[in-house]
Amino acid sequence: MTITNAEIAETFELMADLLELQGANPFRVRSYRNSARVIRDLPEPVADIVAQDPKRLLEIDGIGESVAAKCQTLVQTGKLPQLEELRAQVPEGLLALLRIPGLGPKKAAALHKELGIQSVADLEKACREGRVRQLKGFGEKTEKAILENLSLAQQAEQRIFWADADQIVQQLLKHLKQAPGVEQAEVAGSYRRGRETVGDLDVLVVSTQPSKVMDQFAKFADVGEVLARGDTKMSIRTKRGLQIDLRVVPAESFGAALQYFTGSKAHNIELRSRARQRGLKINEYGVYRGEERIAGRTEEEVYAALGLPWIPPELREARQEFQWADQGKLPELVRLEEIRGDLHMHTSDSDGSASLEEMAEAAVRRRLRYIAITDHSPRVSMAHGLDPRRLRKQWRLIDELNDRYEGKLKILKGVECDILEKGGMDLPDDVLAEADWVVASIHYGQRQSRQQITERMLQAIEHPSVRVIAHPTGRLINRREPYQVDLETVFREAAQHGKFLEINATPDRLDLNDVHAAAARQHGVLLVISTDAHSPEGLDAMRYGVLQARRAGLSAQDVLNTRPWHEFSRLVWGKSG
Ligand code: DGT
Ligand code: CA
Ligand code: CA
Ligand code: ZN
Repeated sequence: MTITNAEIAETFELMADLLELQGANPFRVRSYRNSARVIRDLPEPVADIVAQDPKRLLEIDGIGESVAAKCQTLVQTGKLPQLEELRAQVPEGLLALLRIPGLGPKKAAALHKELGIQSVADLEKACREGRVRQLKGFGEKTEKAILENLSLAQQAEQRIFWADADQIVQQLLKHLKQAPGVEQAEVAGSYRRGRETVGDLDVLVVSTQPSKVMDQFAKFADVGEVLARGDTKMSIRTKRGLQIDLRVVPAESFGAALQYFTGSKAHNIELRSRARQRGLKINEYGVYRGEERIAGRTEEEVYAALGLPWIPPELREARQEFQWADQGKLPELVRLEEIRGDLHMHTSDSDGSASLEEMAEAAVRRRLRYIAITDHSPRVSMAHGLDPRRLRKQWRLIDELNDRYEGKLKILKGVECDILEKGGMDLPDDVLAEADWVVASIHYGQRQSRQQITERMLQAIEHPSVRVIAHPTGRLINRREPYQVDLETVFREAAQHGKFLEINATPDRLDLNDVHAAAARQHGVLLVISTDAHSPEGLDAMRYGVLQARRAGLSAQDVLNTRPWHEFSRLVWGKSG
């Protein structure tokens, strides 16, 4: 019964929520959230570290003594007394309200106290009856926003982040491969297509001994309950509520099954109609001419039988893939190994957990050739945003580091500068002009009108020092809707001014998303995939961004930070650096 990093991260998030509800010190709340993020990003299971040597936890940036001790308790007992204590102090219903995007702890507490709201259903009713708007500090607009976000909250209970699914998948595949007779094991479905969220997992196994595979599946540490078990098919639900369907298939059908269960449904429907046009039949067992199976062992074989090249799973959404395939123009999708730079990251000078040197070192270890250090500007006071004096001090250190890393790593003097509510940048023009790399982003005034937000963004794009707009829609998956912004206009202006747009790789952002990134490219915008790392491990989020870029159909040439340094500098500054 090992606890996963995702579960530990969630526990610390819950601590933070509960503390926030009680009006605890914001820095304490923030520190729990930081720890949660660090643990979520960690490639090695915390449970393994505790098993080997708990002291090693302290070597991880962003984990202090108290969090390390709590990790140890969690791993060893599966529980956290401090959490139980906090839980007892806060009414159960309140916590459910907190999960609704846009409902801060203060508002949740008020709803509970003033209207006696105990559940999400209560809240929905109160909103529909117009009772919420009558509360002090709420109003009609808030009431409407809550109603809109209710559906998001309900959805959040059903779909998990791809990155969290991946943690489970990696452990599950390792576990299943230990069963005797397993020849192949893969996870199909939305996971394989790289969708930003995953509803359930669809696992395929080739084995000569199906019942042994299922016995092994039942022993997977995360299993909460077995939903069904047949001869070749079994379904379980994990302790956290994720359903996993397992199918054992014969080797000669593996490709057909992988294709079928990878989907998407819309892609499969198109495929089936193409099969019919050729007088063929396709199902999860193979491609058939009459009774004869003509393909099925591999996916390549299946697609080839229908006169198609193999289509990468990320593209299988019945968007443009068939058109591309027909024209022989399937893009060569960007790969993680092609990424050479990371142009958005934070250090402990603002809200990151590691020093500048540590981030640089971590970048070198990941074979990056150039990075931009982009701490927050002053407006983001909660994150210790840097004023010009602190910024220039950091930049001097970067000059020194660049000497030290000569030939190995280029460090750009950057900043993530807020686009102010009233419009304009959060730092003076002369300071921004000194920077190598200015990332502009909106963190405040997200509820403004479409016109206001679009105008702010266009101003930033037109600012001579700004290079890229970070997380251009501001959405947080399952938590916050994107702000209202006219993306068409943003794409057009960005293209015209030679500015870049970010695909933020953080698992709960992925912003721009796949569809928007594809549209940006259509407009001739170059995309930048950035981790927005707040810790050395945060740099590993790059692959989530790359996955979304692949879903957008992007090749290396569509992504600025795949370029070697000399090309990069030519594209950015018009000269070789
Ligand atoms: P999810 O789980 O909601 O994130 O999304 P998927 O795409 O993994 O969907 P899921 O788990 O319901 O089904 C897995 C795949 O199986 C799906 O992508 C395509 C295939 N499939 C499921 N139902 C149908 C169907 O009614 N017709 C066809 N052609 N394929 C289906
Ligand atoms: Ca699925
Ligand atoms: Ca499924
Ligand atoms: Zn950032």
